[in-house]
Amino acid sequence: MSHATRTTRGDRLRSAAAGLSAAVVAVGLAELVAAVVEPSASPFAVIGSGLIDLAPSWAKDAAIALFGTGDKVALITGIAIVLVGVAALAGILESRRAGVGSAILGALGVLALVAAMIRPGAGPFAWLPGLVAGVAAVVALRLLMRTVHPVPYLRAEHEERRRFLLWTVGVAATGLAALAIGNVARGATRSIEAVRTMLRLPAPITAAPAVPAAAELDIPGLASVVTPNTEFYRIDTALIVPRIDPADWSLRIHGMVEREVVITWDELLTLPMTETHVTLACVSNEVGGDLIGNARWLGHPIRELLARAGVDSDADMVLSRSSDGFTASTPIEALTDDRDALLAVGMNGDPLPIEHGFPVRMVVPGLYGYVSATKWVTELQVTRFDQASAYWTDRGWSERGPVKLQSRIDVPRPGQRIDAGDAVIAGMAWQQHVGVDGVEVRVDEGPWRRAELATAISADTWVQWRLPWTAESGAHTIECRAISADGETQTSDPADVVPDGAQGWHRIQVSVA
Ligand SMILES: Nc1nc2c(c(=O)[nH]1)N[C@H]1C(S)=C(S)[C@@H](COP(=O)(O)O)O[C@H]1N2
Ligand SMILES: [Mo]
Repeated sequence: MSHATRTTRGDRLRSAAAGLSAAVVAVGLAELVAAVVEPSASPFAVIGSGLIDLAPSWAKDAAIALFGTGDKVALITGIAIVLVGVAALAGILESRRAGVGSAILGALGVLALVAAMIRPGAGPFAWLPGLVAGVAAVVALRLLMRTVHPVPYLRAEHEERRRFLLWTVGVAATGLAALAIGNVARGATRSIEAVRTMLRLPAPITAAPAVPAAAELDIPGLASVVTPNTEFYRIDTALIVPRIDPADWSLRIHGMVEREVVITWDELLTLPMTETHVTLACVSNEVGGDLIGNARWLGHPIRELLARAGVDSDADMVLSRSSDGFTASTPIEALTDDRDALLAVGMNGDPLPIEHGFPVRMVVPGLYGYVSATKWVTELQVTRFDQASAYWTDRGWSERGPVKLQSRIDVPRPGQRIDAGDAVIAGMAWQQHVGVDGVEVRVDEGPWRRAELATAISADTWVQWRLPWTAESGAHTIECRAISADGETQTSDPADVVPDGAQGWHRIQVSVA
């Protein structure tokens, strides 16, 4: 009896190590099982996704603002740190009172199991990794505890310590090995990438006009007018990117329609394709931010498919849904008017990259991504704004998201030190579907000067601009504002990204030597 209460510092350390080791083997085995039976049921991914879906929108804004596109790595790291803490604590509690620590680790397994089963699109074995995690953690912890608190006087103390070390390290190493094998196995299921690279997309019936030579000012540091796929910003709620085999893909159009339409990949590829440049922007893009990119998209006009389904005249919205349960609410007129709202399959001449929605996504000129650009899209529900709401609308963002008139200074970089004399100020301006007519720049709140505008590809894309500047030594403030094709001047009134996009002038400081 008495030896249980005589817990020393060493006992606590060993118990914490046992807890950690149990957690590592549990995670390793569970990730291995997930990799083999159902990659999207990975405990890390489902708990992470659950947190993303539950998180208040301020937390997500903060995450995007802090980590940008690295927000997911930060989240996984955060979960790992919490897990380490909980596992160590579970070890210590287990050594004080058998059953307490294993109950905690077991509960984490149950949490992963439940989180996996309630994910949209959960497969028949979604529960298995969580179950494996829970059972492995409990068994490992109870086993290891025997080496932390050995039966007294059976062996010499140094022998007991060696036994403890061997077991704890051995169990953790097994977990790490399972994790590594799981990664390899996951890589093997990555053959969707192989399917993607083998694909040949049809040529467009309506080709995109060539990018005018005068669209690209070729200024070092200025964003290129067409964004390469590898540099295109990525924003989504998917911790595990959906991997959809085109052969398994279909799109269902239903709701307030005369007839439901289901279209398969093979069928989609037989339809006439349009190719067009469209600049996609995220509503979370801060003034001066880089959550925006421009690509040449290949796809079939959504209006044709909606016409085929026969839209009810009372409908005013299409709720698009992805394979992983994300939804976006798009005003029906943006999908039925003559703009090129596409069911896109190609991006800059290639099949969509997997993280940009392979095999099929939506692209709608003039609307922020969160209300229009559904990746991995599998469903279009024709409905009404007063009857359904989308993922981000349920989290405090506006139900409609037309892109705001914006401009950005790319050159010089904020805070950059430049030499006195001939310099250039350059940047980008956009209001997709409306178009940009001009950009004005002022230095140190002096008079506004009209910048030279490059040739825009179209009203649906951003446009480059530049202004020669004779830089005098000292600190300077540079600001810019755009004028739309409608004659509107970009407002100086600052607004936060929530609920419908940032606004205000981009303002930078530079120092001239
Ligand atoms: N399935 C799915 N589609 C999505 C999202 C998402 O979270 N899930 N995010 C949207 C948002 S907020 C934006 S800004 C764009 C970004 O597209 P990109 O990652 O290809 O740049 O995708 C949209 N489509
Ligand atoms: Mo977004």
